[in-house]
Amino acid sequence: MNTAYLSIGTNMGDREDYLTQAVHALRTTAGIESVETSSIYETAPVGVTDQADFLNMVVRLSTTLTPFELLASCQWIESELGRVRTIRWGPRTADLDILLYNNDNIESETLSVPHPRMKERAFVLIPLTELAPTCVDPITGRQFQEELAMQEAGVVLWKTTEGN
Ligand code: PH2
Ligand code: MG
Ligand code: MG
Repeated sequence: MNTAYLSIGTNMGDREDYLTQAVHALRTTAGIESVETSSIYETAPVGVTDQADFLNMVVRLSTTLTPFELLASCQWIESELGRVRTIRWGPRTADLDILLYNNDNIESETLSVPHPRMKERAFVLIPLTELAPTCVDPITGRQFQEELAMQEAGVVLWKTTEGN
């Protein structure tokens, strides 16, 4: 069994209903054995700021799906929920992004895991650390909680020197 974390975001229509539908769709997907949910947070838009506020949450899955099968399931759920891709980072009914898959590091055309921008995004880190307080970034070995604290303090790790 594998553990994956997803970020779910929505800023169109009945946002809470889209989250409910997305979680339900995950729970009824073959190969997804359990879905645990964070609280729901209302968040200011990041990137394209001239759009409605989002509702965001993070879910933890136990799954037998591979990362690429999970990606296909997320994209299928997005299209079922009426997502039409127009502007990058623009308004959406439901966006399901894979944040983490075990401790895997995947770099491909269609999928990057850990999600490359997750550490810069409080709308991801706050629900993630609520659900998984000791969860560790597989690349840096640091807890996401530390990343969040640094981000809130306006501190960015610039270079590691390993004590030398
Ligand atoms: N998703 C984006 C870009 N900006 N801002 C918030 N607050 N929440 C999101 O889910 C979000 C965003 C790209 O997917
Ligand atoms: Mg996204
Ligand atoms: Mg996405």
